[in-house]
Amino acid sequence: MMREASQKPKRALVVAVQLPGASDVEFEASLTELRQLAKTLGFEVIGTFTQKRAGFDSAGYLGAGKRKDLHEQVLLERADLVLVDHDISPSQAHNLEKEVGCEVMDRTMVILEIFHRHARSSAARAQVEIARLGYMAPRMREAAKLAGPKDRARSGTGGRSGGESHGELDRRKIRDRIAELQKELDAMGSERKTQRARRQEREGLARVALVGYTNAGKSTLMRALTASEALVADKLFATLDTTVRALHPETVPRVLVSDTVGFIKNLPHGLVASFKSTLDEALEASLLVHVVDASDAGFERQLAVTGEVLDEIGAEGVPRLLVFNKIDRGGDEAALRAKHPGCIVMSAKREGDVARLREAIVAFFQRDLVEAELFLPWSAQNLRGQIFASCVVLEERTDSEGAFLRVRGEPEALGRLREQLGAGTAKT
Ligand SMILES: Nc1nc2c(ncn2[C@@H]2O[C@H](COP(=O)(O)OP(=O)(O)O)[C@@H](O)[C@H]2O)c(=O)[nH]1
Ligand SMILES: [Mg+2]
Repeated sequence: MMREASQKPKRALVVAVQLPGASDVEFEASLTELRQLAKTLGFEVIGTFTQKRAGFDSAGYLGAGKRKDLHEQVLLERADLVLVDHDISPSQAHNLEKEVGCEVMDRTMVILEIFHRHARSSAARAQVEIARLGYMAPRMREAAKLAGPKDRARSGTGGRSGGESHGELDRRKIRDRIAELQKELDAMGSERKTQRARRQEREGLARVALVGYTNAGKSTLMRALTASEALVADKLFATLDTTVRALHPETVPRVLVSDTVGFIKNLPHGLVASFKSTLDEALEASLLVHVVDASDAGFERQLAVTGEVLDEIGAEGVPRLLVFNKIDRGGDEAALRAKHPGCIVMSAKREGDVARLREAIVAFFQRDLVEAELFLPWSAQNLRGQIFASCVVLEERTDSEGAFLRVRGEPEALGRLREQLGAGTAKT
């Protein structure tokens, strides 16, 4: 455990072939995204290695000469990992690994790993496993081919039936497992909505989810809003996982913020379903803060896609706060405001802007608070902490009987407090 915490991040080189059809802008954007994805996995990106080529080299993705150069760079920069910004075949990956002397991950594998870490609900986990098995199946087929005919020659012997090779058997197992998972998923579908409603009721928590494309600034805002680093040792937060934190300083009601898997510009087709399922978190939120990088040339399209996907996963009813971030890098603030009434235009790098966003979030959760007066007899002081935790206390007066508190709180919370106070006073 200790070792894990102090372990140095893996050093990764981002590697890509620029095909004739890819413009410089597209190519750069894709590399930026891969670097961001690598960061999400906790890797340290130490450099980039690119080659212009008419096509991928069938043996090793990069040309033979470039593979030697990459090997040198891996040694020179002590890289642990090479991240390839395309999907490559297992034989390409295998050859590349052998020649450059370190582990190779392609784009899909990087994304699968991120989804795997973010999948929380059993449905999301099943969906990610299906995608992972789908990714592995063709690779196993090719691996079996690479292993040659030895494998097949042994057919008919051993416990295996009907002349199946190792490869075939494994592939059948994968198919069966996918079918099984799919069945489980179908069964889960109907249960999920009720579970969600129940969970929300039980926790009764104010939850905000940050959604939007990778690199929009979600994690930066999350840290700024919750002062996450400062709270590591706080017991209260030990039960929350790394992507869920409370707004800091604390508010009434207490607002929990969660960071979601970002939307990915170049999302491989086979991963769409598992991506959507990892957005589950967004469905449990009472407010979605949709973060958009206003300095990204393609932000309008990203805005539209995010909206569509959120509707699709069943989040159409969840209120949204639209945040145009990175305005310090350019962008027409007035035009954004005119086009998107109610939006927030800001920079995560400016403290004042973060404070404004925080206020907007708190205001959303306080909109339903009502004012009330509570009488807290001296005999029921044990309820004092609860009142201060669930209400904003506006004023306090005391007399010989106890304290009068003028508060603002959620109607249900006030109802519960009144019941307890009533029970408490009835005894005296
Ligand atoms: N200039 C500028 N950079 C920002 C702003 N917000 C975030 N960034 C940077 O954008 C990059 C991506 O931010 P991150 O929070 O990791 O994005 P995420 O993928 O949405 O979580 C990081 O290098 C941040 O430092 C901003 O308002 N202005
Ligand atoms: Mg992030």
